[in-house]
Amino acid sequence: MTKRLNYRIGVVVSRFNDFITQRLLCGCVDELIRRGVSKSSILVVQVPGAWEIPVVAQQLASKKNINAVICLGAVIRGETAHFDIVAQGSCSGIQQAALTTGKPVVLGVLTTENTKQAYERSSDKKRNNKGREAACVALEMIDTLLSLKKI
Ligand code: INI
Repeated sequence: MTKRLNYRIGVVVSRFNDFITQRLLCGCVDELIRRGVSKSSILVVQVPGAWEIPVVAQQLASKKNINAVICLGAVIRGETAHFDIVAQGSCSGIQQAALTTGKPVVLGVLTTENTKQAYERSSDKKRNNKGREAACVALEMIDTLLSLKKI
């Protein structure tokens, strides 16, 4: 039987390219539940695009009762001239949120050359879904940071 995990997880997901980000969200939530997080402890917040993820991730991660934040988005080069700006801003903002709050803020934002790659990395199979992978990383990092407190 799966051990119940008493963690509260924030998930920030962008609506831009939602045909991909919804697949990431499904994989992420399914994996958290499979690993023992209760559905009612998963707080999902939607934002317009990957650019808007960091500010919400930072706010969520600063809350006392949130153990980790997972960021899900899809920046696809073929569709934007400012791919590099959006991708870089989103990813570095997410890292900054982790460093300033000291909480796991996990990067589940796809940055791909085209839609095909994004589709492959958000597979509905158990493997190859970046949202699912981000869920595993969040749980591992909660434990890692907790164990550091005991040193
Ligand atoms: N946002 C994305 O999440 N993915 C993209 O591929 C993308 N493109 O193509 O531009 C994108 N742009 C919107 C951006 O994230 C902001 O929402 C917008 O600039 C308003 O701040």
